[in-house]
Amino acid sequence: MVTAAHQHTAPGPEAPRTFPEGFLWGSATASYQIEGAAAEDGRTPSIWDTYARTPGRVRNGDTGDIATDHYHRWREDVALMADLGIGAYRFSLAWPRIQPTGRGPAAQKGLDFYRRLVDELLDKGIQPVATLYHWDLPQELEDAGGWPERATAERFAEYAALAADALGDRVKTWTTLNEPWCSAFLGYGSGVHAPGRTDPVDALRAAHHLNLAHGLAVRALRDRIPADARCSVTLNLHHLRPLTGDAADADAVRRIDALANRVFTGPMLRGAYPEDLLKDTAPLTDWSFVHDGDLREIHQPLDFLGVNYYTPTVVSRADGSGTHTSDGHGRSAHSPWPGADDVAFHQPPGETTAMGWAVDPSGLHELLGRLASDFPGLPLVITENGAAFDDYADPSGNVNDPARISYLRGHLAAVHQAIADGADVRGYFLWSLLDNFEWGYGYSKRFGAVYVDYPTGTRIPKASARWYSAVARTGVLPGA
Ligand code: IFM
Repeated sequence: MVTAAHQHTAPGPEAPRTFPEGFLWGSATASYQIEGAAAEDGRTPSIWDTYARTPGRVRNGDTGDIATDHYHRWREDVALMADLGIGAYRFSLAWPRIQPTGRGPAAQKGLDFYRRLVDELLDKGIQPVATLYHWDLPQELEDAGGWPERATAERFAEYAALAADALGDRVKTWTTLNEPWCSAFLGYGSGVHAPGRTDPVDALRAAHHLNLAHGLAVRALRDRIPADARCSVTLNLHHLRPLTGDAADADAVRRIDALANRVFTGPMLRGAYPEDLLKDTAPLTDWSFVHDGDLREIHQPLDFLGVNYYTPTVVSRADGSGTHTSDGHGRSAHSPWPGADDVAFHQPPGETTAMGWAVDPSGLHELLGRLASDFPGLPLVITENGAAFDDYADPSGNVNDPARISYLRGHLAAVHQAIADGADVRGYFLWSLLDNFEWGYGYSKRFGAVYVDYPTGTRIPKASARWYSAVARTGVLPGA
């Protein structure tokens, strides 16, 4: 049966494609996934340290204690990027390194680490792009209630101010939050991410307080950084497709779109929560945790929207006829979708990555087109895109990863096509620079362009790193 979910064709990657002058070519990482040095220089545990130490939460009992040891190897990692000709580096600041209790003054040693890193990047001509929050909430703030509590948003604004005071003279591009959907709905709904709580109302409260944290942080940043510096947020917008052309499946798309996407884009970019979201979740909550003035605070002007895309999501109205219920975010008895238990998630057809995620560049092309038409005038940056495969070093020490090259080629062609169609896409950040700690999957999934031999910490650029390097240096995606 040909269904609506199956009718999409990827833009052809055959001819060489030249990207616009000034297009930013980057790579991305996140603090807990690469830094290690979990107890060094005053850093305290984050929710991910606690979660990873809880038996059964992370595959193989892996933790971020050592990770890729970037905290000690940062100079080597910047040199790697410089060798590859990468123009921008998106990294995140570890809140518990900068403000170990989540309150009060900054820890000098934590700030010094990021100052050294940023200075080295600037010295090598690589633009630093700093994310304030990529999921490592100080454990003390979780103990005080975490993201379902309003006070956490207020603490976040204070932390943003400390970071801006210390780094605002050298970091010109800031991102408040990375993928708040994961923080709220995987962290407090399904529990497959830290802190592992499973209450649908807490998940919605967390989403609102993350929105508020974003707005308050943008204001704190703008008060401190130069007028030409840029503020943004990164969302993992779900590109949704109905399983069939039935009205019930279109309604499943609408409902998941509200819970995955518009719960953030509504307040952040339009200044209101979508009416249908409030209605769909009314049996769970009256949303009285949204206070007067919150939406005005959240709705701050942004210089660009960061978009993370990996795969599309196919949904239908569940009818109990044996459809898949996995949505690619780990299995849990608890749903990350409050009030949407009658929506089923389906594996899209075709090739998959080692995560089991379908390879489908047409989803990125369509998503960018939708964003361009929904939010005209708002520049877009792909802040993450990439794939995990089962990479290994061969006996001569090389890592050949043709599947990743093909994935990147297809997705870059999709970005190019979206630009040709009128989307204002300014840059692309490959996830990830290095193999790293893939959250609940531990070190079992390798997303890096650079292979990491964990026992020794040795870095080996994969074939895809060399391929991406040529694209980044020339701004041309070669023909297939
Ligand atoms: O590794 C993660 C990253 O931390 C956030 N976006 C998705 C990536 C792959 O799962």
